Amino acid sequence: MKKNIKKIVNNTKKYCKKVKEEHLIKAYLKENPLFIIFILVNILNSTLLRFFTINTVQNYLSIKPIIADLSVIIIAGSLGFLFKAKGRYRYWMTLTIVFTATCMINSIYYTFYTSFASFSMLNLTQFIGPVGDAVVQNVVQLKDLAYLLAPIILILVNHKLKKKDYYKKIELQQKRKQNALKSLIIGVILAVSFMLSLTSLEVGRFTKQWNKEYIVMRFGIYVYQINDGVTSLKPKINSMFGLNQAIKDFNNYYEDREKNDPYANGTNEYTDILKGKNILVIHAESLQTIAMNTKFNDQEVTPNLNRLASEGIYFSNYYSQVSVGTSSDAELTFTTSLMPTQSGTAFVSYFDRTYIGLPKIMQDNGYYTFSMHGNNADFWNRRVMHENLGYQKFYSKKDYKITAENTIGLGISDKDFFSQSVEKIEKIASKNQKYYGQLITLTNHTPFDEVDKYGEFAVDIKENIPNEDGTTNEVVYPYMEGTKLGNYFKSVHYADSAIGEFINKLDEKGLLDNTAIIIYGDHDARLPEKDYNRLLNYDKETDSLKDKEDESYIQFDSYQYELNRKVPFIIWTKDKKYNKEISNAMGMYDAMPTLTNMLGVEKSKYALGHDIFNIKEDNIVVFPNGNWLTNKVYYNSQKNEYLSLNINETISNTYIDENTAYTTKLLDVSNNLIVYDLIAKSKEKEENSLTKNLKEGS
Ligand code: GP9
Ligand code: MN
Repeated sequence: MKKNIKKIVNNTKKYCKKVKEEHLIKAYLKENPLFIIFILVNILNSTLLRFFTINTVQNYLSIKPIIADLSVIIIAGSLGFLFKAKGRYRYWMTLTIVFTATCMINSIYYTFYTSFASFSMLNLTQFIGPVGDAVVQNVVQLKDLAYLLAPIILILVNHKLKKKDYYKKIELQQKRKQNALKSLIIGVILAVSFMLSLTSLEVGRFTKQWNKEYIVMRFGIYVYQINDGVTSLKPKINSMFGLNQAIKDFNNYYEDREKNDPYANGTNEYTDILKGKNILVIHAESLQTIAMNTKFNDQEVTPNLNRLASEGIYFSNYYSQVSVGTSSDAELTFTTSLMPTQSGTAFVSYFDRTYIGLPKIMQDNGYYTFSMHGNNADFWNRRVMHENLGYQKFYSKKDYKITAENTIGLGISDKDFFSQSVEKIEKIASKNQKYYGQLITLTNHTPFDEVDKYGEFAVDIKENIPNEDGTTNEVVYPYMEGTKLGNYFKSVHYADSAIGEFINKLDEKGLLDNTAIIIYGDHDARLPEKDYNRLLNYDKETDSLKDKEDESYIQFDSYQYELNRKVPFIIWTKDKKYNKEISNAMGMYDAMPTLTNMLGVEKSKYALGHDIFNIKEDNIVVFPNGNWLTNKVYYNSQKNEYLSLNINETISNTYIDENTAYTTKLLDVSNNLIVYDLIAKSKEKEENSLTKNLKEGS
């Protein structure tokens, strides 16, 4: 092995010497000027595009996208050598036009959408039309024309070479295959070294393809666009097979549910309690229930949420059911009562399917519907999906005044977001009789490290030790200071105070009198298990964890971790008329059926969850990975084992098997419903049979 490495090193050294002594690079450049120019102009374009669009130092200094773009240009360009002289020029020219068009389209697209173009958007004409901010006013800016220099330079160089009889000379040399292979190898070496340099986070984001800026910044525009092409095809391929079986299963499932599910419909004491009220839903980023149950030095982490929970209806055993689509999956499940898809994400891969979203239902019931979020509208493809779900207007980043001062983490701070939103809501309220709005917060997003911007909130332990003379000495133990979970609590404390300010401002403007505030945590914050252990088992004397043998030691294993991922769900009205804590296990998919009953509107007949006030303790929460939870059991499908949540109750195998079968079926139907667009197909069928009946009747 060592010998081999030595041999390779020696050979490489010899080769480098040869290259230097025989001026091979100079010779190569002289022999292949057109190819070199082809590479240079196209790499220049892709770099220009990144510089014109993503304004961060990180982007300017990054070499990675240049290597990735180079490998694409060289690999694609290497085939050009297989052509004879004139063909070569045509081939490289065609590629340059394609690359230039990619850069130009993305450059123009970025100006309007602050994001990069996607092939999947070609299907979007139906959505794009009404999007107000997409109106093409300035069409093309000067910077967008800069890319045209690439083909122009290639034309000029070609012209010059022709004059110098270059083509006749290379016609004589005819080293076509050899040159193609050499260039291909260089391209592949670049591609492999690029791949080896990738981190798992980069690979993860690349496969999901939703954070477009991130991908272009790390992978370059050409790799982004190729990946986008493949990702856009996937949903089409997925839905090409198995349609008949999917329709059959779908029909059977919903027929059976309608007939045999005792909790599918029905009224209860909560029916219509919110009828006619305005609704403001706060989608609270990464808000976990544990924050509401935690205090430091007698100070609650979330005093405002705790107050709202105690004055309203508080669902304290509520679980998010997100998959890789995190925030967007939460929005999907909350509004449609469907589960996230098994591959890709509904918001990005299946944005053109038919959904019945709560905003749409409200719109059909005379409400003005809107959503608000301080991030780019294209993040998670919200621009398109919000319209599909039934929001009539989406206020996004461009509708907010964002400065360096009011920015925390991913963007506008929650406090500024809420205060600017109140002004917008005031206008909406003055123009519309009833409204349903969703506000998506941003500050409480991982990595929770801008601690100095969250305001004072200590997560240590302070104790006053009395002295003999009657005075006291304060002793401080670090406890959660400096840990990720500690920083998370500081961040949540900020988010909580932003919500508190929001409620106060709404009240000042008289906007709470006929309004219900609904708050849900979108998913957990994926905090380290060891930090929870510190939270529960801190020994202040040693500033470390208690011994496991210690009788006060609290076990926190993977099951506790899963159970602890729960998020709050609160429904609050100023009159504090309905205050109750619901501790039955509940999933995000139960939100829509529960709310439609309260709002006195018809739920989607495809809802997979239940009105919690009908199903009560018999509820089951299904997770996208096949795990499930009831009041009695948390079941782990990967390990095929469970944790009993009530030690006094024995759990039968039938109970486990039935719930597992229920989970598998539900996940399958939900996925097929989205992938095969079965709501649209059923509607079509219903309309056809209606027309047929009408014709037969007439
Ligand atoms: C981005 C925000 C965060 O706009 O909603 O999304 P997440 O990373 O939580 O999915
Ligand atoms: Mn989120």
